Amino acid sequence: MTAKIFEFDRAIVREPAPSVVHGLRSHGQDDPTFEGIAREHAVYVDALRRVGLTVTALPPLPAYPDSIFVEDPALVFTDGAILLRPGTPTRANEAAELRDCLAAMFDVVRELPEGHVDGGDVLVTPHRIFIGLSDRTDAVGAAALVKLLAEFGGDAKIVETPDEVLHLKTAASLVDEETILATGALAATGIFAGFRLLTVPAGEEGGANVLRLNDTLLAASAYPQTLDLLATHVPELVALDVREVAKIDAGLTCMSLRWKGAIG
Ligand code: CIR
Repeated sequence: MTAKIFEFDRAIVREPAPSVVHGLRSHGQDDPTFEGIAREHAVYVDALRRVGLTVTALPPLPAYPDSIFVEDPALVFTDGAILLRPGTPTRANEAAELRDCLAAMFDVVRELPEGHVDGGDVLVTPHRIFIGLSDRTDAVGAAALVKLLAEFGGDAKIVETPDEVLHLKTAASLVDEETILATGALAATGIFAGFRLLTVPAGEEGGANVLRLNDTLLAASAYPQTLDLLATHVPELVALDVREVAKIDAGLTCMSLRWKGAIG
C-alpha cells in the first residue's frame, strides 16, 4: 500500500458491448444508448491517458452487460491484485474474465474465498480501507476481504453503506490524502472522523463519486455546485459527462482499475 494513495500510472478498462444498454439499475431508469455510453467511455479513457496512465483496454464481453465496470470484480494494488466475488448473479463471472489479465500483470493474484464483495464498496484511503456492507457486499465477504487486505498490509474497517445508494463509493470518494467528498447522509454517520469532509450540496448527491488521479480530479459535469466546491481543493478539476453511464447506476470510479506499478 503506498502513502500517495492516488498516484497511478496504470489502468485497466473494458470496452462496452451493445448489451450495456441492459445494464442493471435500481430505480427503473430509462435505458442508456450504446452510442452515449461508448462516447462517455471513450472520453473517460482519454482522460486517464491525459493524466499519464498507461491504459490496457480489454475487449467487450457481450454476455455481461455491466462488465465495463471493472472496478467491481477486482481490487488492484502495487503489490498485487484480488479477484472479488461480485454480489449480483449477472455479474458473478466477471471476476473470472479478469483472471488472465491480472495474472499477466501482477506477481500476486489472490481470490476472495467466500461471501460477496463488489469493488465499488471498497474505499481506499491512506491509512484505512473502508468496506461498505450493501446489497452487493455481505458480512462474510467483507470479513474475508479484511483478512486478505491484511496480507497486503492494509488495515480495513467494515462500515454500513447508506440504503439509498448502490455502493459505498456512490456516496463517498477520496479527494486527497486528508479529504473525503461524501453525501450529507454518509457524512453524518461519522465514519470519516479524522478526515476533512466536503459534503455534497443537497440535490447533487449523484456527484459524490469522483476520481482522484495524480494531480487531477475527475468529476461529473452534471453537478455544478459540487464542481465549485471541489475546485478549490484540487490542483486540476476535469468535468466529464457521465449522464448515460449514470442511467445504469455508475460513475467515474467504476469504469477502471487503477494502480501504481512497482518501481524498477
Ligand atoms: C451495477 O448495477 O452493477 C452496474 N449497473 C453499475 C455498477 C457501478 N459500479 C460501481 O459503482 N463501482
